[in-house]
Amino acid sequence: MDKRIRNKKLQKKVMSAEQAAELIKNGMTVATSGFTPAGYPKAVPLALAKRVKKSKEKLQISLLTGASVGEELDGALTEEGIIIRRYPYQTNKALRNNINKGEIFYSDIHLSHFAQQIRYGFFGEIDLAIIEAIAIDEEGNIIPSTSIGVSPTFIDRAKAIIVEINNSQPLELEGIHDIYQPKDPPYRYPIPLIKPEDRIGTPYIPTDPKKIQAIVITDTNDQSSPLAPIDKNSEKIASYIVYFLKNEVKHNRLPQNLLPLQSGVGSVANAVLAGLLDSPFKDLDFYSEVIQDSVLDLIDSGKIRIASGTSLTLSEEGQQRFYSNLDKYKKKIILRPQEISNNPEIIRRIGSIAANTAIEVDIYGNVNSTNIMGTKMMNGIGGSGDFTRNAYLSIFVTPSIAKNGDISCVVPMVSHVDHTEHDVQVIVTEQGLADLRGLSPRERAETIIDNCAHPEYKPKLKDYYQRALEKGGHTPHLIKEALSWHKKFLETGCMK
Ligand code: 0RQ
Repeated sequence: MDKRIRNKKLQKKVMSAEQAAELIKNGMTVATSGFTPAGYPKAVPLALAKRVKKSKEKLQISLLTGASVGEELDGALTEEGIIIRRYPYQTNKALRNNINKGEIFYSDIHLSHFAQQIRYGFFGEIDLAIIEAIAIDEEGNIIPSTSIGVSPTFIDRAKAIIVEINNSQPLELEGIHDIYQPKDPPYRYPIPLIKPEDRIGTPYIPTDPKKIQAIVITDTNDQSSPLAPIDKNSEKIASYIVYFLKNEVKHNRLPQNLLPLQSGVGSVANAVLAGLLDSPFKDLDFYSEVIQDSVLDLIDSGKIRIASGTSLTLSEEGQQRFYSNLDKYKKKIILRPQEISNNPEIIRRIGSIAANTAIEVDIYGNVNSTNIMGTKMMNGIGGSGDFTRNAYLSIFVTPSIAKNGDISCVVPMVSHVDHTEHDVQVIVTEQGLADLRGLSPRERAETIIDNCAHPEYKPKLKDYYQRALEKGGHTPHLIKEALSWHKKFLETGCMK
């Protein structure tokens, strides 16, 4: 207890999850730690869901987090109808279904914007923050666990705080975090981070101990999802990217050790990083948001000099590996608030190489990352926009077909736009790579269809483009036909 709660006065605030959950009232705005399910509170949300299930009371809250959180939070609260509003990113199936039914009001937001927009007051007051921590120091400051996300801002702005001290997270994590919060305009200074390894803040989140109303002791691990084995298509995508990067080095457009890498989440993104394992590159910097197992592989193989992110999202095997070599990894990994890990100014300045995943891309290079068939929310834009618009090189990857080939991921016109043609420089599928830099829309269309479309869809896309050309224009389109491209797929019933 003395090691985990070093402030004697605060030791008196220890209570059960059930007692702490009593602090949550109908209509509150509740903000929690957690990012791509790491470092989120588990016991208090489960106790709240249990209480609501039993009492059948009407209790609905707006839920704010760093990014996606685990089943114990998004899943359990959705099940009991507790979430009415949700920001800024999620990946939970039940939650997604209720968002798409219109029962939960969800606004997906660039992850770098969220903290400052809270401070600007765009989301009203924060009634309660629930933060997972490894410890509370002598002054009452909170030392977070496996993610930071928006926690510094939540802790600063919340009227009251519940801390979940997670004993399953080793105390030795202390020192991995670097907490820096920018001031707001007109008083903001440049962020003094010059290189990915720079430490510019404190190893704890500055906290007013008077606001800590409850402390709950837990020992549940982050819910980890096993990574899918790397398939042939992802391997091909990774190999095209490595070849492309080698060529950039050859032409002096990139240094030998590249520039700081950002990678999205998921199996293709993981495969891209795995592809670097067999590449000639070394002394790589990683300035991203999520640190996945593949980053540990790259550290183990001596390829990575430093990895900076906002969360440690590891599989069960990855967690074991990380915790049994904590000293080694702590020298190579820094966790920061998402306002800093995803900061557009830093990303532009350090010259990030960003690789994110698309749901579909169009022949002109616009990308849909969020809305299936333009209407159904998948996860959200997450940090992909923060990196894509500001990167030195912005890359999107996707398999060329989805749903067993029922739909092409290369379409005439995306059904929803997250990243515009102005932001997207390279598109890669298992068919090949389209380098769009400096190309006009007509050249882009030919390159994307030739290099990225699946053979089954290539003739259809070529036919569309040829007929669109007859109509002319800078960006030739047959608008009515482009909008009905998804019709065949919709008719198969796969959208249910
Ligand atoms: O459907 O779930 O029914 O099986 O979409 O597709 O292939 O499993 O892809 O898990 O890598 O996710 C873009 C969603 C890709 C993700 C996206 C269907 C497909 C499947 C999922 P099922 P896969 P992944 C870092 C940066 C935005 C946020 C981001 C994402 C399901 O990467 O959320 O980049 N990105 N953040 O069958 C219809 C198509 C389809 C399609 C795929 N063209 N039409 N359905 N699917 N393509 C992280 C953070 O910011 C925190």
